Amino acid sequence: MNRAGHWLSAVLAITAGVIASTSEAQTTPVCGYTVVHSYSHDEGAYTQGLLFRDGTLYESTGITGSSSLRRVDLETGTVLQTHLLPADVFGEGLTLFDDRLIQLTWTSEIAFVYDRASFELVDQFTYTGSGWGLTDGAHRLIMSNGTSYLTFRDPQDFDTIRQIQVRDGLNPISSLNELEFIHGEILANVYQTDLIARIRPDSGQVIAWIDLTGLLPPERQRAEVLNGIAFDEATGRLFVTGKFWPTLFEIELVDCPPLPLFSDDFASGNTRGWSWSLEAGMPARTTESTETVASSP
Ligand SMILES: [Ca+2]
Repeated sequence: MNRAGHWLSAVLAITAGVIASTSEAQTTPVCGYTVVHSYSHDEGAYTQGLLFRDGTLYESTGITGSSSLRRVDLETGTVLQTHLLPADVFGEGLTLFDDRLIQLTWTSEIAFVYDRASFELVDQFTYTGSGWGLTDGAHRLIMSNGTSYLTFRDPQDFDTIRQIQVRDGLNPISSLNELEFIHGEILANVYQTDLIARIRPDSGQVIAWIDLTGLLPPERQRAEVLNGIAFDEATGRLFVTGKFWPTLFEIELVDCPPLPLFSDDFASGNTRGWSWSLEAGMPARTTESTETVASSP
């Protein structure tokens, strides 16, 4: 079997394993997809963070020595604006809060804060442990670190507010990577799979899976794993891409619960058929998770 075959088998095995291990006790819906539109994407972009706000696509890329913050033209894939990170830093998750872009780093334990328009560095936060994915919702930042835990943080000082463990049934789902908060759901890429988990932000329960197997054709060449979810709230468009992928896809989900399941009124706990208090979940842990983390985000 050639390298591509080994790789495909490995991904299929992991994918099957994640779903199979979680389907014994219950049946969690698995969503399919259709491609609505394909856009060019910079094949040199090791995508670690992706978001779409007010008509603009923002991207964070990794790899020590070439990590960057970017503003990208969706239609052409052209990089319109770039900020290069320090040469010893590996860029990670990215989100936008109050006109400030916040970008994680993998092991530097620093989150950079930039002016949205100029990309000027205006602040930075520190944290303990690995930085993987970042998004925001319900007035909180939500961060992954390669484990099954998601951390809710205060956007003003990055302090930990609470954590949830993501589980499908009773099974923890580890290697949570790039994130997107969509009207009360957290979507998370699961590293080294073609799966995205749809997660309840109060309990961490997986509501449904999105299986993107086959999205990028086998001739993907140097392309690596799926990693990058962005949502255009104005139009409801859902975008996905991956590390070194030549294409960014707009997709629609099929054969699954509608997206979003919830209303935007998540903070009040007054959502469709669900009721909770944002602060009433698992209390903030005083130490970082010691769960085994994959060697690379
Ligand atoms: Ca995202």
